[in-house]
Amino acid sequence: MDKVITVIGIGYIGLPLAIMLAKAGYKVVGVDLDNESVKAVNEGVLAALSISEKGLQDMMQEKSVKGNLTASEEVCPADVFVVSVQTPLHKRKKEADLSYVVSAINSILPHLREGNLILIESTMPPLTLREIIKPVLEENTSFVVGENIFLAHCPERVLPGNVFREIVHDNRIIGGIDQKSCLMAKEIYSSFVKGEIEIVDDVSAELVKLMENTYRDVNIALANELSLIAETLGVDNKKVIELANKHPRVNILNPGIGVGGHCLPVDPWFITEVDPRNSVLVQSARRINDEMPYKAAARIRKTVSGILDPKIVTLGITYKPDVCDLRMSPAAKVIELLREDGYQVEAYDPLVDGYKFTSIKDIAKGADCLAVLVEHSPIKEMFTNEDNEIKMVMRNSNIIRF
Ligand code: SAJ
Repeated sequence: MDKVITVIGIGYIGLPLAIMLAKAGYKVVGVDLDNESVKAVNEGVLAALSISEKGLQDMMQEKSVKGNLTASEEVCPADVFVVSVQTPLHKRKKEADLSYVVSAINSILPHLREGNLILIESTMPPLTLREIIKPVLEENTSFVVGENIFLAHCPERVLPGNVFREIVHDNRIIGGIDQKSCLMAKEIYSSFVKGEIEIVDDVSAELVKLMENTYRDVNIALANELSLIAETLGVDNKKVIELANKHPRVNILNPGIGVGGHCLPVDPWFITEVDPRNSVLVQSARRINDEMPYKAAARIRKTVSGILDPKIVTLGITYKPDVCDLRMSPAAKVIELLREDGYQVEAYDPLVDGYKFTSIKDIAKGADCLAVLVEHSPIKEMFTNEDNEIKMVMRNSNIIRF
């Protein structure tokens, strides 16, 4: 473990990775333009960061991590460079914005030495590694990928809320343009990954990652569509799903108020970007899921129609249950839509600072509609304990648990 590894981008993905590499014994430098992140890592106190993954703070305190992990705003020479920066969606064009990845690669160029390995963890459209990243490396230096510098795509796959288990136990895909790059990458990941490490070509690796999230997005869209059909027909969607899922080859996911987070609403578009003709289902699923917050808001509006100056109370504001992550949250969209319409909406979330509460019956007093947008475990528990009292304190006892 005598190698120095620089991890560019110490956010949701880069920081846990940097920690695992440091724990395995590598000397790791986390690089970020955000001064707060750099300071937080160097001081070992993550409270100031918006990342709140369980186990993160404890991991930072481990002796090997404290001894091996530092952070900096500047890139410096290393044996291995890992790029784990964001690839957001260009909202209008529905294409990947690769500017952060390209800028990370450019920041490495002055420090590149013969034998260096560059690993890209960021999610990106198929062909990016060979058609964008490789040319940037080769056209701006005298190096040739596969001969004297090495390059592979190792897409991250960890589930927010369960990062430190999955980063170790999930299988990993390594996609490279040449075999040596893949083997070098495999050696690095073998230091902490207990799952299998599979080697494929770069384009397959890019597509595998995107298809995993697309598979989930399409299946959630199917569940959402089913919930709308059930509503039209006046039957209980949960019961229909429960019964259908008793079939040995059926597993319908949970319908909800939409699909949020930084992955599922974004990654399917990276497939349609490269092959729009053949990704009709993928695009439809995206549109169905994006429409769900509007349907949820409409259902709440319908519930309070006819009530003069109704008071709406919502529970849950994060992008999914049991995380405190607000990125691309459908719940936040529902609240925004209702407020835009002039409704009086009080929003609460037991996991988010500024939205906290201790008892549903306290916040539901005088409400005309209580809409549970994201049912975190503590909310579920409160419902079990306070069930009858909640309805008693409401002005109109309309409770919607999406
Ligand atoms: N959702 C539903 N119904 C469901 C399941 C999820 O409406 O039955 C919604 C959630 O509420 C949330 C959204 O979908 O708004 C996404 O949640 P998620 O738990 O499915 O996924 P993420 O975005 O937290 O993480 C995903 C994971 N991908 C897959 O499970 C295939 C994770 O493994 C990836 O590493 C991550 O994307 C990523 O970074 O790409």
